[in-house]
Amino acid sequence: MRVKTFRGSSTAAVFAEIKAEFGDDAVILSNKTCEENGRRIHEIMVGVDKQEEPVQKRATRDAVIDDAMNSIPDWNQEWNQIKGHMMALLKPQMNLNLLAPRQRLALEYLEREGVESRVILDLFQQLRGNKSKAILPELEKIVPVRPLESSIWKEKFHALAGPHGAGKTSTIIRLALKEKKENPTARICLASADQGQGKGRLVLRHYADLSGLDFRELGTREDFARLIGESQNFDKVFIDLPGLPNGTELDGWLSACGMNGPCDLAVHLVLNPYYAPAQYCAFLKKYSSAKLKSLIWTKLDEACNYGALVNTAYESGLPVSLLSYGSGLRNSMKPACEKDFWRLVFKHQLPTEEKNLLAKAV
Ligand SMILES: Nc1nc2c(ncn2[C@@H]2O[C@H](COP(=O)(O)OP(=O)(O)OP(=O)(O)O)[C@@H](O)[C@H]2O)c(=O)[nH]1
Ligand SMILES: [Mg+2]
Repeated sequence: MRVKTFRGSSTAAVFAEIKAEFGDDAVILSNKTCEENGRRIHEIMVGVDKQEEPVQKRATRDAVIDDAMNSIPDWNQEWNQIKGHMMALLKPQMNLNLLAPRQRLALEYLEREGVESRVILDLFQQLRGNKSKAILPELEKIVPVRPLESSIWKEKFHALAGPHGAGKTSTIIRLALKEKKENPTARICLASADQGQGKGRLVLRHYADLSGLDFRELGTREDFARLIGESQNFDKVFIDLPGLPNGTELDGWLSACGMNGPCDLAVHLVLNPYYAPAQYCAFLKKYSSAKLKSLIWTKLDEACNYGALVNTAYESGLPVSLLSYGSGLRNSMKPACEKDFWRLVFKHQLPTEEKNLLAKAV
């Protein structure tokens, strides 16, 4: 039982206060009047059984889950703040002298490249105490690579999602041309779900016509269902998704189109390396989906550092599948591989450069 004493200048005033706080649940334990500095004071002591939660707050399982879901944004923000403070506390303890000079240089380099503190700290923990440990295998654990090649990715449907202007349509055309070149008999379909005002749809249709590929427009849920229905006619279907407007998330969008079910779909998120850090977080949230399978980095030729590639892989756990580094459709894209990826990060060498250097040398 909880006990509380209320005091006031009249018994009525004290009772009103008790009622306001405990309603009819309070039990009077004592009631007395005393003098204090010449004034009469009424003092009432009440006891209340441990208060029950109001009925509407009583926890059905659904209510608890709803509550938790509703408070996620606050909780998330709070957690981000806590993370920030923890980093500030931990960082001074990151004694780089515990590392071999090579390891230290690598971490300092990555930090200058824009790799975030929590990734650096994680790497530090892996390296400390073993001066002969190489950093690259640790980095490779953080950034998985899965080249976007037909022999590795068996899905029939590949959809490219991402912010406006990220390079989705260009990458689809490059992918389709590459597939056609490597396997001239492949039955390839290009599908545009981008019904916006942009000319992406027309460009895609144009390249499909030029290269003898099938083309489909996807404006409604029925269009998607029809495409799935005729999928046995194609070996590969590349779908160009629109940049999603504010307030729309990929998962909901795919469900509305009937593409979130068991269909054989891999979505790849197309990103550029020079967005602000907060934007990467927002994009990962917006495009989070069980169908999201990899990250494609475009416009690598326009960036001055590549820390974002490491941070985003760390944050999402998704493999990098494709690297694109030029606005043209030829010689501007390569399925990602570890060697190219880390040369890009550590030497700022685009995947083409090796070939060009070789050509120059010959
Ligand atoms: N420098 C450079 N430019 C690129 C690269 N990839 C695409 N671009 C250019 O980026 C611009 C936008 O490319 P799109 O493929 O239209 O991008 P999108 O994501 O389809 O754009 P929306 O459909 O408008 O959302 C075009 O001018 C492309 O030529 C790249 O790797 N490097
Ligand atoms: Mg487009």
